[in-house]
Amino acid sequence: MSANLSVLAATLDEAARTATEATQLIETHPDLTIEDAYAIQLLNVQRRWARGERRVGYKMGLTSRAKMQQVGVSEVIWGRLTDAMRLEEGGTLSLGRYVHARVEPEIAYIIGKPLSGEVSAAEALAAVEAVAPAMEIIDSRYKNFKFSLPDVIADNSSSSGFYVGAWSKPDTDVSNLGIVMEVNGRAVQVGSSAAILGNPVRSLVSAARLVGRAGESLMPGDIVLAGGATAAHSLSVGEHIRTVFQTLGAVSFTVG
Ligand code: 0L1
Ligand code: MG
Repeated sequence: MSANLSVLAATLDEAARTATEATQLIETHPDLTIEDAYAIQLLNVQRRWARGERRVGYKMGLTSRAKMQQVGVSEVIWGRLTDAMRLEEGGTLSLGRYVHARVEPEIAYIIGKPLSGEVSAAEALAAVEAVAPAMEIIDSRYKNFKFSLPDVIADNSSSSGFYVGAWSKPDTDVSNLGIVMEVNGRAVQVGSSAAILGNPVRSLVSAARLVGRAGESLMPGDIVLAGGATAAHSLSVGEHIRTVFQTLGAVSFTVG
């Protein structure tokens, strides 16, 4: 089976690298487990590391009801971030690099102390060095953005890119901040950071537990994207995306 997992990982990595659609893995591998899926995800990201990309942290996915409803999957998942996924805030996103990119507002943490396994919210907060407004670019490699839970996990939880705004002090209260995502000045998504598992720190607690289960830790300098606070918006060329976060400031980019 392990050779098979490598082949599946290579298929998804190639789909991401060349911005081409892939067929859902479960169509040919209906017995694929969640464990297999995380193994494929690691093999998939290892191919990026072999090309010179560096690990910079983790993303949490499906952390809000809006997101779960949007994709029909109901479990918190995680993926890995690399330096090549970090995008220049205020810059132009080249849509041709993606299959069918979407954007969603997120809260980002930067980690100051190692964190792994079962931790309390207080322990998680004590490990935070700073918080920031963020946006994630998600791009499922599967046709029509349709997938099962193992499919999306294997596809690095749709991780594709991210923008991070200005960092604020770690004790900044981000539990219930108003968030407005605008497209060309028109509000398209309105929500609150409380939509992220009730409080984004819960996502950090989940991140520590889930990466710990995989034998990994959130390490000093790691960025953790806590998850989308609203449903995602499908991007089109010419759009200027600006998301305003109460207290934290705004993050923007243009789609080219
Ligand atoms: O970041 C997310 O919540 C996305 C996880 C994967 C599901 C999707 O692609 O929308
Ligand atoms: Mg996300």
